[in-house]
Amino acid sequence: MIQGENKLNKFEKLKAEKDGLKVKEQIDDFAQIGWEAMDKNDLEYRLKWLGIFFRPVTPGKFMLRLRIPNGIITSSQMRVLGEIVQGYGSQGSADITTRQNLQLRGIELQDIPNIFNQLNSVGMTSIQSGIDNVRNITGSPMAGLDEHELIDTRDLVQKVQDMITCQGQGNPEFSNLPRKFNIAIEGGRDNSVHAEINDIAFVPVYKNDRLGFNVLVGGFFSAKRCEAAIELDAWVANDQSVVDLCRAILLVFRDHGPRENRQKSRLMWLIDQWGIERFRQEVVAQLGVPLEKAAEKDAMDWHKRDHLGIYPQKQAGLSYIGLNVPVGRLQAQDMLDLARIAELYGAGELRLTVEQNVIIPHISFENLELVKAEPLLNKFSPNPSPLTRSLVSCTGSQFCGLAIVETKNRALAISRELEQRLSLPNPVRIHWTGCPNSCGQPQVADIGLMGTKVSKNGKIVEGVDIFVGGKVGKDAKLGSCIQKGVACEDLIPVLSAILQDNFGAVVKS
Ligand code: SRM
Ligand code: SF4
Repeated sequence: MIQGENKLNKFEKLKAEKDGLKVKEQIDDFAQIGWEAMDKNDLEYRLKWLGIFFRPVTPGKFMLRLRIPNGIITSSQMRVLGEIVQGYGSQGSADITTRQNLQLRGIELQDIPNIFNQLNSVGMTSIQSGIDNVRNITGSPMAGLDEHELIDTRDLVQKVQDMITCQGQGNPEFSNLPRKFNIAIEGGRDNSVHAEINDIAFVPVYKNDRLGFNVLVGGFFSAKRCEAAIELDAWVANDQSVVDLCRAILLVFRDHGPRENRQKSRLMWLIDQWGIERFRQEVVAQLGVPLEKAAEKDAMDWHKRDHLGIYPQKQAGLSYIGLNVPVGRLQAQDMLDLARIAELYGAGELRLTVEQNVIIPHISFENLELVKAEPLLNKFSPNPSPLTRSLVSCTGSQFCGLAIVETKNRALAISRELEQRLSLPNPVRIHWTGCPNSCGQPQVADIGLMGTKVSKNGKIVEGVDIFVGGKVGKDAKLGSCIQKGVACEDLIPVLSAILQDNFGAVVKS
């Protein structure tokens, strides 16, 4: 029996009433009858098991969240997504997410069956990408390209996704978790995926002379609590053991994770309840084989790179070019151009980063100048200005019903204004998030801005709480809140002061 079944909250009730994945069989009917005629729980919640998000801000215009394992997408896949978005004219767009993923906007329900066929034809899926499911699995965007990488994570990430989603078809075994669940598999030296903020993170490490992973568990952000992941005290080899351990942890979480209170049901709450030792024992019992103890110190000993610009690959004569996609927003034509450029000058592959940027790998020396001459690079620069370069933003009130403030447009406007006023010696990572759910990961940023309401001159206006001190790469650490309730209209002087005091910015003469 699921723990706490007698005290079910609204989400647990709706899952118990009808499994979320059941809507897969009904999608053709929904497309026929239209969203207005649908059962409210199917519309607002269960469709998320298929990656379809009803947007209360734009009723009738849905968001489709894909799964892009390790952030790697082929040009044919990107072209199909671009064509889908193009079909919705000015209402269509896409966003690169903070989990190396893509979300499409403007989608209409009657088109979903056809869209699913199109996704299927290029081997893509959006299954189980929202609500109480395992989200897109992140991995180093340099996997297989970087001569200094320790483990190429591509195959492992795909295998874990296949296990969880039953090869993208949907897996009822994992369709009723107590809450959302994040997994990251890092193979590089610079902790490119913010391993520490995932429910399970695999981080590369040598144990004697064997290369494998230490395992961290329980990292998460929520409105009420944010925690970095802690050591499970386990080492696994770079093979099927990673898949098996993910499966065992998920089964333990599914069967024993607390379900009464949505604010207290992420994996860390179960670890708190049991203690890490008992949690480890339960995982071992589920796994059916002993777990080796962790190796002493992980091998993530580099500062984090943002991969923007042109860099040589380990494959002789080939380079990758990282392009800055301001706040991750893509229009249909951008997607079609990216697909074309990757095909024409690369190997038909693109990669997404958790900084909401894009990388085109496998470009030969002769083709580099041709790529640099592409008009798209005027919009998505390989060498952007220091604040735009590292800007990350969640969706915010333009499309998200939980948002307290507008983020993406404001984030860009404020960064550009600050760049006009200040000279900055180095990029500064500013992350915006429109509410305390922290999708924009403000706690990992140099400066994090979290949307809130502020009372100013007798009026309620949009504002932010300010975080600083997030450290990424080796020895990553979460930042903390230093100032609460700054009205967005007053942010320029406040951020200007923080940039001058802490990041060496100088006012331009
Ligand atoms: Fe998130 C809910 C967007 C990454 C923590 N998140 C939402 C919803 C689905 C709310 C809604 O229904 O409107 C947002 C959809 C808005 C929209 O239309 O785009 C949303 N989250 C996002 C994305 C798109 C932000 C972005 O612009 O990149 C990211 C999608 C990732 C993906 O591809 O799957 C996104 N969300 C995150 C992250 C960052 C991460 O995973 O590294 C977090 C914090 C880390 C974590 O989860 O531990 C995050 N999102 C949340 C939460 C708080 C979870 C909790 O335990 O309380 C919610 C609200 C909830 O689940 O109740 C939420
Ligand atoms: Fe929406 Fe809040 Fe997440 Fe931003 S942080 S996408 S506003 S839920």
